[in-house]
Amino acid sequence: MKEKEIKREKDNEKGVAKEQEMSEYNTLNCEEIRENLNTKYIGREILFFDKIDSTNTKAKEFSNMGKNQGTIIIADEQTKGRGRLGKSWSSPKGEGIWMSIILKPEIEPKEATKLTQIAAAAVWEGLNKIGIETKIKWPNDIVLNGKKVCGILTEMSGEQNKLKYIIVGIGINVNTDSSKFPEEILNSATSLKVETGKRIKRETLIAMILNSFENLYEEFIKKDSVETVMKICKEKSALIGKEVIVMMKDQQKEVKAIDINEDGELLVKDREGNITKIISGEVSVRGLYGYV
Ligand code: BT5
Repeated sequence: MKEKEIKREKDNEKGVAKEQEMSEYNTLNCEEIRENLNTKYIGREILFFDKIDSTNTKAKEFSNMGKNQGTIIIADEQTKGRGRLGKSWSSPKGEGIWMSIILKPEIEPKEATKLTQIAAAAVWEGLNKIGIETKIKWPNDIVLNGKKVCGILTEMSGEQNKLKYIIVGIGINVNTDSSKFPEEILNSATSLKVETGKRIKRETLIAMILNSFENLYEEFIKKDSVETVMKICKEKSALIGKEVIVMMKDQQKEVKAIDINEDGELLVKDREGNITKIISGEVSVRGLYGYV
């Protein structure tokens, strides 16, 4: 423990970390995130935890305590990272980005699903800015070389027609080695490091994503438009044009994904040529022969 602390101090003096030292686990440096932010309110307050059950759970607590819109909860490790519908999200220590954004928009609850699309477009843009070309798998995954590198979990609280807050949780496998993935996701999950062969600085990527997020979120709130978001989600879609399986609670259907409409719904065509809208939430989409 002591040895590690001394090493980190030396790195800071030099301003750079040597390749060999970089391969160790480095805790997130929130100051470095802030230095790269050009936002007005997203990420202006960052609450960092070494280890936490789930950043989304913590973000809900903080929202209830009155924390401002734009506050970020971020952790080096999650012990109970969550996906949708009670699924778990593997969040090993120091290798990924596990963060949640507190939002308090004045929108109708049914509009909240658009936040997942906004986050997906922001993650896509952030990764694109650091030279990594990904695809967006509607509604909440980012895919690199056919495997899941990021998942988004949007949760909200409110009464009837009044939203109290929305939490957008973003999980990205950044420097994770395959050996850290649980057996059951080995075939479908990957990390930026596994695919690019390089370690990526989490601080820079977080700032890029938050910068993009604020721009796209502002367009939605101020102009009531998700035009840029949907353009990215459509152009970079991992599904459009493909035969997919839509999995609902008690049935599954083979269809062709044909488009994403301006409300962020997936349009699919069945064998008989009928076109239907799929609303995110209770559905998962899979490729015919695997994850995509
Ligand atoms: C998601 O759900 O993909 C949303 C994941 C959101 C995680 C973030 S991290 C910060 C914040 N705090 C939280 O507690 N959560 C959010 P879903 O589409 O339901 O996918 C879940 C499925 O992805 C699991 O059932 C596994 O099959 C797979 N999976 C689990 N961990 C993974 C990982 N690290 N990388 C890729 N796939 C994973």
